[in-house]
Amino acid sequence: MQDTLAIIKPDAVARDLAGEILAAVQAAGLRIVGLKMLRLSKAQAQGFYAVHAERPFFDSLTDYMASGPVVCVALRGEDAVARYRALMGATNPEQAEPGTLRHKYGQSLEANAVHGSDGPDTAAVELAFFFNKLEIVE
Ligand code: RTP
Ligand code: MG
Repeated sequence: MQDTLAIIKPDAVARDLAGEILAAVQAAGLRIVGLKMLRLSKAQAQGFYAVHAERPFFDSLTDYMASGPVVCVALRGEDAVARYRALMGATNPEQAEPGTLRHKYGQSLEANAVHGSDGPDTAAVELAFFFNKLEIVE
């Protein structure tokens, strides 16, 4: 079993897509073991995406991630990191496969509806950013 962090990003939450996205995740066989809605400050968004600090899109990305509430989800399953990445699709919704979350719900390269950890080590760090032990259930 493996855990990963999903985030339903501000553009998708603002369009009331959180329920639909959570249902799609569950239908794909990933179990929700933690769930919360919150709004990141700019500084918190910068902390979460610190790996991208040197990228040209960092300022815009962190403005966007702080622009409204997000839904943070701890997911558990066999090979959960890769399975959830596959369900999300490519970063750019225009390149995402039909049937993936970003193809369905993404609006642009930046406002691409969902986030997912890119590996088990990153997942552990990202889950700890949002959830304490009591908030991961089972
Ligand atoms: P994420 O971390 O959000 O799951 O997305 P990802 O791994 O597929 O893509 P990553 O390279 O980690 O980029 C993080 C997020 O930054 C925004 N982005 N903007 N304007 C741009 O060139 C650009 N490139 C990426 C997207 O919101 C992307 O998900
Ligand atoms: Mg990433």
